[in-house]
Amino acid sequence: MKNKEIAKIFDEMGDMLEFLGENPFRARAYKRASQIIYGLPEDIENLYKSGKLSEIKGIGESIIQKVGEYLDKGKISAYEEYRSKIPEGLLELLSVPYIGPVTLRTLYKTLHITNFDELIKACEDKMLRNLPNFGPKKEENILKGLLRFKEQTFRHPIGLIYEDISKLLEDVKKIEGVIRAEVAGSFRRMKETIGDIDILASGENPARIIKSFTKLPLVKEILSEGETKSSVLLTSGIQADLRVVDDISFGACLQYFTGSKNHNVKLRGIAKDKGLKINEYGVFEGDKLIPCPDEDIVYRTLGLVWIPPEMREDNGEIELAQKNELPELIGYKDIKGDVHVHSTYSDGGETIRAMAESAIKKGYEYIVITDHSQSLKIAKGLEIERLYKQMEEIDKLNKELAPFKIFKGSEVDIKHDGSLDYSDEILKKLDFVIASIHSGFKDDEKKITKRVLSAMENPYVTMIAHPTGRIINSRDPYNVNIIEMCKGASKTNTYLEINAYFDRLDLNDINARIAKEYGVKFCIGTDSHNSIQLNMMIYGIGQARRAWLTCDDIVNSRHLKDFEKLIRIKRK
Ligand code: DGT
Ligand code: CA
Ligand code: CA
Ligand code: ZN
Repeated sequence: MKNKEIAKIFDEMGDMLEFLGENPFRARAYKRASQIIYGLPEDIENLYKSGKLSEIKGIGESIIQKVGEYLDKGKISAYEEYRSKIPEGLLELLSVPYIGPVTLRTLYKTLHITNFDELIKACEDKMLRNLPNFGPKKEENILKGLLRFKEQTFRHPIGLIYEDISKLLEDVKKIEGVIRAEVAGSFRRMKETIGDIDILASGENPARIIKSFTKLPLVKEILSEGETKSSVLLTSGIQADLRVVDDISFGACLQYFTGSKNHNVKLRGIAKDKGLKINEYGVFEGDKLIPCPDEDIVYRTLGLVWIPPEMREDNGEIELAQKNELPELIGYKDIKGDVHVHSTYSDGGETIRAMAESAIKKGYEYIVITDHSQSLKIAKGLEIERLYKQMEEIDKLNKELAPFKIFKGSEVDIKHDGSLDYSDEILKKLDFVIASIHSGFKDDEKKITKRVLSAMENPYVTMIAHPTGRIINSRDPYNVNIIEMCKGASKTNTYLEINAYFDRLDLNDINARIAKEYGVKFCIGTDSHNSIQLNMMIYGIGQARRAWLTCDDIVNSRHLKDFEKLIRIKRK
């Protein structure tokens, strides 16, 4: 069916007409036709040939003629004509939030903007604010939109590529001649988004290893292929570089390419002070190479203990490693249960039983079922009757599944006035109450902070979920004052969530580290809507490790009995 491609052309024609400042009604007619064609259940070619296209409301003569032209010749002359009047690539700017055709025309006519970088520069130079109908606020919004759009195009959320990359690594390890292989870079440091993938392998015959690498199933396109390195584009759209090194320098090389850059710069300084030199091949004393087959030798040679990759951002970890005072980070297997799990009672895709059984398979001791509360209608929030029914079902399942335990929870909406979506009478009956904001994201700092603080004052609220509301690559955090929230959480013994859902990771590493300084305790929850999503826990743990958190900081790293005590602490 050519429906979608034809719809796209009319959509662009609408944009182009509007940009060119022609009759706005015609522009709108194209847009409307585009939407209709996009949604047609039938093949547009059949409709055209049988003459039925004219029976559809909103599709006029001129549109039908152009559809015919496209089906005949594969192009539309009017489209080509408009196109020729507009600089190449300019219309791509329409994908940026806050930029419509009219705004774009002004930018083009007055500032001669034709691409992303020019527009970013113009915003930074404060050139937009004085244009008619602009102003500083609009300029700021456009710049934000631009920067985010750029980031979005280039950085991949770690949870979206993690499994592919793990699979790729397994494949690399199996290549004939490979002795050791590891993924380095931001991926190894568990950064929330990844620019590109850096893989390291040691082995004999590098050229042959490279050749096999470029033929792996996950490789979509070869970008470059050399004697010891190669760059490819993976099917997931991310670039991956492979370097093959001598096994004797594997440790040095892994250390070097794990970064971060700032971490490495500081290490080089330390090396220099000791009269040593360090690069991707190893540590050198004059011309003499100190072999570093393993990474910890690099650190030891410099008088440090080995530093976990997630900490390597030059945020004080090197100083601690010199004193051998690194915290013992929470491990990837230390979580004993998931605290944020949805079921078919609200918008989840699997039953409570199915979620519980998957949790048992993962080796968990407990989960908390936290479906949405009544007023969140789009997510099938539970009215009180259904909540009671759910509690009964959980009681039954618990008898059957013991010693595994399903806790009765709810993800309760914090309403506009800071009150909660169930009364205390109801909340009291639950074991674990999550409070979270799902509306009023645009509230100012004072108001939204107050909403969160008043939720935390409630003795039944156990945890605040996804405390800043940001969505990676798509929504900024709301204006909550992090410091006030942390103080409140600490004072009221309310836990803050590290939400492990791949595009949330909220609190993020930086905020979680701040929160710890205020004495906040955390839970890591996956916000799973099906059992596969329970596996996202590792992304949350990754962020916790980047925030230097230990088991002591994380309530659901505790065994069942201790966890049970800790979630009751506030109610005493
Ligand atoms: P990304 O890919 O943007 O998510 O972030 P990274 O950290 O993976 O950065 P990338 O891929 O540019 O480089 C991988 C590692 O290699 C980086 O973390 C440290 C090391 N590296 C790369 N270029 C340099 C450099 O110019 N100096 C130093 N010291 N290290 C570098
Ligand atoms: Ca990288
Ligand atoms: Ca790289
Ligand atoms: Zn949720």
